[in-house]
Amino acid sequence: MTVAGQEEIPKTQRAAVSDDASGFEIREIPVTQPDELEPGRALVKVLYSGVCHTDLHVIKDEWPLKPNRPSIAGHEGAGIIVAINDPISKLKVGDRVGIKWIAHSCNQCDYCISGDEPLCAEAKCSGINADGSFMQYCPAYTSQLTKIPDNIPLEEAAPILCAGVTVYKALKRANVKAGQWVAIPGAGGGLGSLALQYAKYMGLSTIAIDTGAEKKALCEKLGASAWVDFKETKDIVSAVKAATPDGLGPQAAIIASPMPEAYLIAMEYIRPSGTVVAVGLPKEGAYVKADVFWTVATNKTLTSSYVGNRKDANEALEIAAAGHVKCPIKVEPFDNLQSVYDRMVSGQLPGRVVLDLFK
Ligand code: 8ID
Ligand code: ZN
Repeated sequence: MTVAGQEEIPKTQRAAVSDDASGFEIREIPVTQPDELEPGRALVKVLYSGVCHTDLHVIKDEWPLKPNRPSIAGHEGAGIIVAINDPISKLKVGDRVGIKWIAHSCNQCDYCISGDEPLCAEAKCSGINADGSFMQYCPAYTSQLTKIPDNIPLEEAAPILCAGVTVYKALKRANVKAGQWVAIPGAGGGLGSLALQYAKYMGLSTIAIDTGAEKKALCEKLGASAWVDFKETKDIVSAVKAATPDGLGPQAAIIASPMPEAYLIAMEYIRPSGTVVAVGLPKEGAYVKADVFWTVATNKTLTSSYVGNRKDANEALEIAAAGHVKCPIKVEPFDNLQSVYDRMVSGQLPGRVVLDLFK
């Protein structure tokens, strides 16, 4: 067991604890002390955590996947290891690390050894069956901690740990190459604002789909080639197709919106042989609908993408650390968490809010 030398580990900490689907409360709870750490765990002092729409879906019990309560959400955590109980791990006290949605996987099943650990039957998810990053000292599994490169501030790394890696992987799965076009519904949100940038980095032109002047300005600043306002545009399918030079539509769509409406039209506006990548996760009971005849007769593909593996996370961070991608973040105090959720629901949240857990 290795423990931080300089800094004393407190006995209690602030954490956002959810007892039921009515929400959460930020309260004082015990800190797992270094001598209480289970094998294979590190105590991470979480300095920043991004707030993902997933946290809101989970808190409100909107998905078939329900949290083991009392639960602590948060899965874009960036901090420093202050104690570790894992003699095999190369991680050590003082390392800058990230806490992701996948908190642990068995590392031995077919999926894990193929680099598909999000599909591991024993995978633990932050805020579902593992403590997440909305706590100041998280007893995290070392198996899925991600090292954060030195040349990126922790608050900027935080959103890359879910939003960044997810859209980066989704773009890899979209079967596109430089010079082609991709539509991004939800472009003004956390995932979308990063998707615009990873797409540009990959040489793609983007059609941002979202609503409102603020998100339009953000998407244009982030390099979107075209903008379609889903609330103001009568015929979104025609508008998206018209945004591409030959009018045939984009080669792919990355659905980064949590609403089913974004799914219903995407199979229509992608061009023949195009790919729709399902990423956004609407409430339980949403279905993707596609006309079978025209899907087959136009060779269209509907696929999906669920976060990413450890290598994807490293790559997504390296691209951000090299300055090619920068999440538009607003750093706010921990106590703002409820207000962040409220703004998310009302659509008033461009980019990503990152909580400062010690403010
Ligand atoms: O692994 C995964 N597949 C994964 C990983 C992380 C997050 C999936 N997600 C899911 C989340 O659970 C959520 O359902 O992706 C979705 C988006 O997460 P987010 O980016 O954190 O949400 P946000 O910041 O609230 O952004 C959503 C944007 O969608 C727009 C909103 O205006 C907002 O800017 N939007 C909505 I609401 N309806 C839209 C529509 N019909 C829409 N944009 C286009 N068309
Ligand atoms: Zn997330």
